[in-house]
Amino acid sequence: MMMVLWTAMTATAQNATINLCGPTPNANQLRWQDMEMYAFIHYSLNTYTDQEWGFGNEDPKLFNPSDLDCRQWARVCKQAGMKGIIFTAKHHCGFCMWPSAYTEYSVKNSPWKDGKGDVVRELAEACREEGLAFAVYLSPWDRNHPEYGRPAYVTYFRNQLRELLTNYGDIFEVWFDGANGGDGWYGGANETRRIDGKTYYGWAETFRMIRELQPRAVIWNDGGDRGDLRWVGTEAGNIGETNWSLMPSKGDTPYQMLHYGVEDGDVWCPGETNTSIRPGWFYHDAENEHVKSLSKLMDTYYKSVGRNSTLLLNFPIAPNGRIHLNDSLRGIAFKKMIDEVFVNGSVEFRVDSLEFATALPESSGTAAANSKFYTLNFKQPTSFNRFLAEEDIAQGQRVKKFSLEAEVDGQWQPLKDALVEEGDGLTTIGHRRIICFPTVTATRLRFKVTDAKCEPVIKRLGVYLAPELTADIPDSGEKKSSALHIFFGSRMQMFIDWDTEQEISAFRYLPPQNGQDGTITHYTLWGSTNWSDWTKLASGEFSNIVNNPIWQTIRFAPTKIRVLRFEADRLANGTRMGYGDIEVCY
Ligand code: FUL
Repeated sequence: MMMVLWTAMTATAQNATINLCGPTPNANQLRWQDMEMYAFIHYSLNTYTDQEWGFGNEDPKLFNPSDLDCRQWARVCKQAGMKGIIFTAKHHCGFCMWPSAYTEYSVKNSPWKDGKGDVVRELAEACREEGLAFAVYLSPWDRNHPEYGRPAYVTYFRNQLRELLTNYGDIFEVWFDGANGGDGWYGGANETRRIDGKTYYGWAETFRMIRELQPRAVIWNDGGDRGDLRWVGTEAGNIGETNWSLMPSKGDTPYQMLHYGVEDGDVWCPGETNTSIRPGWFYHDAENEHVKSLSKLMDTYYKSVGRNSTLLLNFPIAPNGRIHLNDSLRGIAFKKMIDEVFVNGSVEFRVDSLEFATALPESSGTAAANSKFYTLNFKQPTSFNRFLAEEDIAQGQRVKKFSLEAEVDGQWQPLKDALVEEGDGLTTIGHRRIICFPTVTATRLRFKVTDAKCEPVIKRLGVYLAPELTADIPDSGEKKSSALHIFFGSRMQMFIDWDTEQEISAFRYLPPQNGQDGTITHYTLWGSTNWSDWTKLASGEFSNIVNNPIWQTIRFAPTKIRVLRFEADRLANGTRMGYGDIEVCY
């Protein structure tokens, strides 16, 4: 099938007043939005301790990959359609993947390359060789640093950022992280340190430094001082179907704002959807069979790039220093499937009617010029199941609402977005909106902008036939708790009783999937054979469980018990422990 993209030649709204049309992106934001997909790489000491968040006291000697190959990372990411890589130069544990002059807690005290290595440098160079852009993640929260929580740490943090922004060439994005403060080693203090994320770091000053050192970089942010782009409030891999690239310039940013943007926001602050190709951000052997399926990845694509967002897709590095085969194959298949739909599946059409609607009643309060019809004609009845529209966002995000109808056997049928749960999903467009629906065979397709802030400027339209994918969207859990005899001793205590002794070696917990109420962040696990003598099997934290509510696995030496007592030491929210599912491994 021949590919046809329709590109607008219509009058642009040069004369429209900017106030009506809303804010517009700057050159950095436009360049960044055009990248569409880029990779995250999570790699640190956590890779060697099977953790998601290191405590800050892990031994640097654990970092000794046998086969670290940044070129392999860059090649895989490129073949997976990624335009750049953002690397965890320092995660919450504080271990630096470059030999920072400001700390001993780095690769320079690891056996890897006798302490002479620099992962940031190797990756920056590999990206340049592969024609990929390069960027850094620097965790503001540092569970290793003795001064964390005090002013001296902020100076340390900026010094580190300066090293990263001056020694490694062009950086396209600076990624911070919203996880701020809590338990940590903190140079041996081993305590809880709370900070106010809005005031403690002095972001305005840090942002000034970034602008000076890397004037083409965009700044990630999830609240407080506005950066150039925003987190979308979840790590599950989706953004709101109505996604405005606008935010209010001041004030807090609750989930609704992060996820959907704000229609009348006064600054351009687009969403970046970040998610991992596996359940966790760091590599875990146990997740090798849980790399996301092709249909799940395509679903993520439609719910991010197809909703006016970019997609930041994480590839963890395995302990040998390479991207695991399962992740690389799936990533490459993902890119092939995108091409299968948007290159090979492209449907030919001709736009022959383009007119302003004039019939809107004045009482609708909407200017007639803000409505437009586009009729897409096919040579013969043609099958398709995807529709794409793009606004010229250089002139703002203007479209508020549109409709879509297919002419099937001489009858116009309304189409709606099959990926939304409520409404028809035909709202804003922005950089790119992709609408998915069951295959129709039609002679014409009518796209009508029914409401816009000011004259809509549609840059591109497309129609595609995507192959059917099976609906296998696995999660990371396998079995149901229904086979277990569970009861609650109190609001914070759960018992599992087997009647007879069992040898168990692991306990798995899936937090509630519909909100944070009852989500356990810290736990203790006890076992008993007689209900009176209890042995502590494990205790600890479920790192990052709030933002990424996936299965958590607690492993311990195989132990014979009759009863298991699972205690919630701390909840993210609410007063009663909750669970989506649990599982015991024998
Ligand atoms: C989160 C962190 O806590 C995770 O570990 C991960 O780095 C993710 C991208 O951001 O907030």
